[in-house]
Amino acid sequence: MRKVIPIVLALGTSLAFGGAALSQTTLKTVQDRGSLVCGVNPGLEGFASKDASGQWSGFDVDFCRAVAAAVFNDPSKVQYVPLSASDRFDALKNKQIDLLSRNSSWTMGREGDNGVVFTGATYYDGQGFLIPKSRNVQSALELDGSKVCVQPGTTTELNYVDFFETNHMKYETVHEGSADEMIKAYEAGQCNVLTTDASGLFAMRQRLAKPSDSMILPDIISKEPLGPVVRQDDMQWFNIVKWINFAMLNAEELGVGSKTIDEALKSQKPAVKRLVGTEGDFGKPFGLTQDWAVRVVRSVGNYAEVFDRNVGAHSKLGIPRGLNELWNNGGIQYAAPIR
Ligand SMILES: N[C@@H](CCC(=O)N[C@@H](CS)C(=O)NCC(=O)O)C(=O)O
Repeated sequence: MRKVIPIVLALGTSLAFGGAALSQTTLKTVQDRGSLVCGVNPGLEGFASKDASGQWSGFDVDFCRAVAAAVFNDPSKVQYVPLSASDRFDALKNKQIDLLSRNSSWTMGREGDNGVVFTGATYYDGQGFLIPKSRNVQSALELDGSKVCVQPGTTTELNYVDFFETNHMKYETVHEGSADEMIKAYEAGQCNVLTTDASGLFAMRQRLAKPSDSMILPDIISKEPLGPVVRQDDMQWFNIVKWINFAMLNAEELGVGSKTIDEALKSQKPAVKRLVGTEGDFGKPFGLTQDWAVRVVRSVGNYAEVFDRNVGAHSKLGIPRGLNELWNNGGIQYAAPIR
């Protein structure tokens, strides 16, 4: 018996070390590589799009930049991987990307099936319908007998079928593989309803040859909490991504933005001091520097700045903040406190 115990202990120890060596953290992988690999939409105005010079921009792109800012103090250290709706979760699961930031709706099934986990909701959305004004329809309940353009691999298709069946309306699905193809099919009259997240409808309506010939119905038929997604196997990385979103929201709540960050560093307000790291070292347990949130806000901005320039008042889309207002301003954006 005496001899067996050390053998068992030795075996246990080697397995423990073996396991640790095999599973390098995502943070370490990103740091060693020198860049973040971020999965984004191939092209959705306001969320992720690439200009003629190859520069990516958008609400989801800014989230990738915020993570790179926290890790590297340089928001440009991102490699963007454009992903279709159907490929996005496999790309994350297969480690082709470190983070998915692509107008993805948080659902229970996605966390159950894919080994992935949403870090929160960066944008509360809901599904709507775009129709030609010539249909003379005022409500989604009048859409009986529609031909509906929709993208496979999305929550959109499941929601719209539920909605039509619940309301005893007939429908025909026209599958299109990308936003571009959906627009083409709609303009060619292959479908007379285009459905997706309301934010996506704003973006797609703009790209029609005659936007004023189409209208977005007032009905919202689902909840679409859009947010960043990571793999389930790395709690440290999950926390980093989650707290970067919370830091941007807390910065807005505290009145700290990219233009006021230097003043914030001199602030005596306890909550501001904790955000900017002049009191406490809240990033340390997650492998981040004391100034992690300063890096994010200085180079990317707080939540309001990111929302406004990409999808809100100062963007082409002009989407009202609505549900995405902070909790103390009539919305439901509510970040856990840094303390
Ligand atoms: N939020 C929904 C829909 C996401 C989605 O992929 N929407 C489409 C329609 S706007 C899109 O972004 N397509 C862009 C493309 O693939 O080109 C989901 O997570 O399933």
